[in-house]
Amino acid sequence: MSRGALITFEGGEGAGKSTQIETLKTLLESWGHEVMVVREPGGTALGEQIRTILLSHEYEKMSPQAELLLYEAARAQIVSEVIEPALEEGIIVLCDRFYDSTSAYQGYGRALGTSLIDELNRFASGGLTPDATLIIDLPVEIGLDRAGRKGSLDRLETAGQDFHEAVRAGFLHIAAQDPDRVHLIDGTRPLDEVAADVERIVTEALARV
Ligand code: T5A
Repeated sequence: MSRGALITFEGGEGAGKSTQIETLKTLLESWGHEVMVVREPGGTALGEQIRTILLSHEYEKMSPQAELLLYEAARAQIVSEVIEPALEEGIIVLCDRFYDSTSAYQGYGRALGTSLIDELNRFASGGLTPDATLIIDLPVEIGLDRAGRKGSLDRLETAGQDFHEAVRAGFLHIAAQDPDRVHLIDGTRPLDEVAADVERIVTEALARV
């Protein structure tokens, strides 16, 4: 059996990742692929507990260092327990956030820098690299407005405008640094136009796997 593929979706708050992932899943399944959707942080019993802690307003005093390590702990668990076994079985894994979120949010947003985070990302993911990464980019205020319409904002979403501008700049930098893997998509357009870009990029990526 041939190995599956890992496609990761990234971007700021309310970028439209979950919406596009569901559309893509339906499309890929209609083409006969076996598809799994997972999210970070989460996707395992341990990861979901960590997610609750990370997003809760109960822990407003969480240090950036503790935050970083919790995201990496959740990642180590989902890679070993869920993602690697799925890839071994030939499944296409669509991951709602992966290690580029740590680089953007903790590296740029929390200003923890990139070299330690690159190392921790490699450690937690066991060296696994996505076959393609799609960053859906849009202005911070539009994303937060969309996120707010879905319900009350969590601890990260309420981290402030400057934080989210730094996160966005981080994602743009990541896309510029690694153009073979990372694809930037303009998320301000209508859903179907964004979906057409997603389909084209993923089709090309799967042809290379
Ligand atoms: N985080 C995560 C870190 O800090 N470090 C890390 O290492 C990791 C992995 C996770 C939080 O943790 C942070 C990032 C996050 O702050 P989360 O709830 O998973 O929390 O956060 P998000 O992934 O941002 O989830 P959202 O649901 O807010 O964003 P999505 O999935 O990008 O957006 P989606 O698809 O739910 O869409 C939001 C709304 O916009 C509409 C949708 O219908 C929906 O109502 N929409 C559009 N409207 C108009 N035009 C379009 N093109 C639209 N696309 C979507």
